[in-house]
Amino acid sequence: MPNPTSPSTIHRTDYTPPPFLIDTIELEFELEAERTTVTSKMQLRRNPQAAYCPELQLSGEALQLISLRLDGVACTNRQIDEAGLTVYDVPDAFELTIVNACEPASNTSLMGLYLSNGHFFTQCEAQGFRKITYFLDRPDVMARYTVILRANKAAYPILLSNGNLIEAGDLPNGKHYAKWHDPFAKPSYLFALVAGQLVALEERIITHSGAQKLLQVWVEAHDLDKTHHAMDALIHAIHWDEARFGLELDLERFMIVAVSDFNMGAMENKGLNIFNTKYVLANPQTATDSDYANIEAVVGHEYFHNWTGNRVTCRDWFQLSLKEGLTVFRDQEFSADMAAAGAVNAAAARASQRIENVRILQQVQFAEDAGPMAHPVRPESYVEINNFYTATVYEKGAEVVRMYQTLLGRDGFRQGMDLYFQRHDGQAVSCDDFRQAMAEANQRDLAQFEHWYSQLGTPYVLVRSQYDEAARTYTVTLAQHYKPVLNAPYTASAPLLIPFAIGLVDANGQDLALQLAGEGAPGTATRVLELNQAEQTFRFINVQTQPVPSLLRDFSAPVIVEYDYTDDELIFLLAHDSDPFNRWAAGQRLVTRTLLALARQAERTQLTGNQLNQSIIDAFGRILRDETLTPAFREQVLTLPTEIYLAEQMDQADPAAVHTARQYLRTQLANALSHDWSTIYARHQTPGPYQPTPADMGQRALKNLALSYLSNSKQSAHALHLAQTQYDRADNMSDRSAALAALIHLGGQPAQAALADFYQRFENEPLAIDKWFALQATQQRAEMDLIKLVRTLMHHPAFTLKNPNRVRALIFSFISGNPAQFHATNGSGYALWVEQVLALDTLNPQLAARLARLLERWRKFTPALREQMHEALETVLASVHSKDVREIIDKALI
Ligand code: 0A1
Ligand code: ZN
Repeated sequence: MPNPTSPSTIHRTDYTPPPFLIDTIELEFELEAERTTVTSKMQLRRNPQAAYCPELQLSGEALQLISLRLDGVACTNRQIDEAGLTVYDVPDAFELTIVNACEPASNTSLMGLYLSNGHFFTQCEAQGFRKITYFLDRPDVMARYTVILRANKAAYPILLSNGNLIEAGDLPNGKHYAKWHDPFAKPSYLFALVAGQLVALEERIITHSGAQKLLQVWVEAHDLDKTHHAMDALIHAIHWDEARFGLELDLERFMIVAVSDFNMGAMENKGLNIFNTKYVLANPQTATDSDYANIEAVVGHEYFHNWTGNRVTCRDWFQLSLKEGLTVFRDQEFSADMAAAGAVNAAAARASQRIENVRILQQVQFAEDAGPMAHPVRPESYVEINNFYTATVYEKGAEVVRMYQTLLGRDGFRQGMDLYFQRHDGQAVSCDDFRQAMAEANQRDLAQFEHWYSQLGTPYVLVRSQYDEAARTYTVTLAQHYKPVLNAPYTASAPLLIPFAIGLVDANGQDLALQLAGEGAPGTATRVLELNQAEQTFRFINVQTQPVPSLLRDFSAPVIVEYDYTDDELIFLLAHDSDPFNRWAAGQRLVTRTLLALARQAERTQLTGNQLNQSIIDAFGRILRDETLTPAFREQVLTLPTEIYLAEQMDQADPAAVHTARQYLRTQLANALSHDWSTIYARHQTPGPYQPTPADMGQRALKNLALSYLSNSKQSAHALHLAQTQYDRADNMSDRSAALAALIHLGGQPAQAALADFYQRFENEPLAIDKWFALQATQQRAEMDLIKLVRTLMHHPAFTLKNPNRVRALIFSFISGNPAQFHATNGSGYALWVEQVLALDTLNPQLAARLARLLERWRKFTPALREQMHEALETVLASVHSKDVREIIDKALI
């Protein structure tokens, strides 16, 4: 029986300061693949802020202790267990010298020190440093690091660590060494080393204060031609952080290194960011427009951590969102500013960025918040911290930060940031410290805002409105509430402070200048109402005719708005709302409503003929043809919500019905607008060489959406011709992969030929081969048995469970991209899931836990599926090893 308060659960409120502090550490590595020796010399002292503790407990995992000396003398008064090393009766201040070994070559967890393509890499966040040496492996212990790396020179010519290179040279027996010093105290999770045969793209830049900095992007030699975009992104990020937040790069050199085997996107180690190749490498042939955009965002994200995360870090792991929410917010703002700078219509470019961010939040975080892993932005407890690098901590955390800016204004937010750094530079602090800085810099009481950190679940805001024609008033009542999470019923602790942006649109589609009762004159078109009670009424005056409300403009808070819009009102907002985000949101509401009705119908009967309201098709057609709108925006409006999102909106998720409904609507939109799709396809070609500019990216996105609709239309011969021509002539991966997707969808010999060509063309480009796997796994052809195909592909020589990108490309893509086939009634999808979770469980627990999470919403499904999913979860529980996976399954089964 799962026990939510078992001793292995760590609770936020149990935090105590570390009993000892470590001022400096000198680390020496004898790098050998099979067995690396680590010598650690540390200066320790008792922490005056902590309760007295006679012994010193250091964390250590999968290590062999070779020797231990205290103040130079061999120390035997110690004990080792699976959690680490305890040294008894230590003095108040002392030097500890530890020699230990670890085994990089057999480390498949990709945490601690490991090998990838024969090079050494480290990953220490959150608790990987303890797999390298014994240490106080917690973020509130900040030390100054000096690191000496020794290795065979031929095999590992490049030796990198954090900070500045202070010495390097040759050693006997074909070895060499490098000595690095990081002048900034840091927690162990920010330590990194890299050793291998790598080459770098280099740039020198001058920062704001006139200092020269060396920037490097390190990769394997054959990838050097794919580093320019990452370097550009880095330079832009450095300048942006100076301009927007007055934050300058503090090291003489800043390095990015690409690694093929990595559990996450990238890691912000001080001065030595380590990146999944997927978020560094790009050239037009191998990377899509979204890859280019993601690289810019992730390079920005890791760079911005240098201040928000590294200079000011987290007191404990419950405060993770302090750095992650804030840094995601910063990278979103960076991407928006970059898109706006390169666009003809800056506001539209910004809105398209915002839509993408919110789409992910609504799809992933809202579902998380309604399931067994629901947790506040600042979690209360965890078993395995790696399971809490979640959409809630990251994406909802970013929305929480954004709300400060919405409430305080851009200048007020900047003042809050300035005060935060003034107070806390060099410290390990909490989310409360951030809120205090925001409040005090703006002389505002933000006590109520604390609930955003402690409340789990997505708040609903129920909106009622009333127009009084005689009095010319329009009253809006906002009421906040929660819906119980399936297997963890909960209620609100107290009302949240919700910034609720609203506009009122008149019958001509014009915004009203808003005037609240009591105000002397009309004001702006958009008003941020501050909802701070359970229910509140706002009365607008001088409203001449009944308006349509535009609610939660620009998604001003991470909530779900409940309002009984009629279809006609949504069509009206889709056509007229001056807030582009809400225009998109109106379209999504309309289409989601339509799809859910179709899905309910599909559960009972076949969907044939035209079942659609013509006015909806017309509304989308008008958007499609509206040349005043950017192509990027039109593409977003005409992209249907995913099947996973739709299933989540049903009382009982029925993936098969959702699939039928979505395919049906796709076909209807494809056929009804086929003339428009053809015109769009022809018109939105991007002449000239490939450029990842917002304008060109938008054109390609819309054109490729048109191709996708055409391949779902009656004109399949026409689509086949277009797809084949596009595939053959493509000078970039966006066009080539979109054409391949269309060909796969159309099936038959052309699909097989294109797949074979693609494989051959990109055999030596792992990231392109990932796309080859993913495109097959996410194809939407009802007559294909995809589970069989996935199993066949798992036997392909290019498939391996050891590479997380490959596993995500095939297995994760299939499960999330093809829910109808995954949830096959014969249980074959679940059997595949059980096998792969268990196979990964011993190899790579973090990745296994992520895969395990794909079944956590089992209670949401129709009874027949639910039963089988339950059984699958029990099967995994019976043989699971890692605490990562166990925590997920335990919580799912509560
Ligand atoms: N701090 C990183 C995310 C990250 C977390 C854990 C990792 O371990 C495998 C790796 C990276 C970020 O936010 O980018
Ligand atoms: Zn981060």
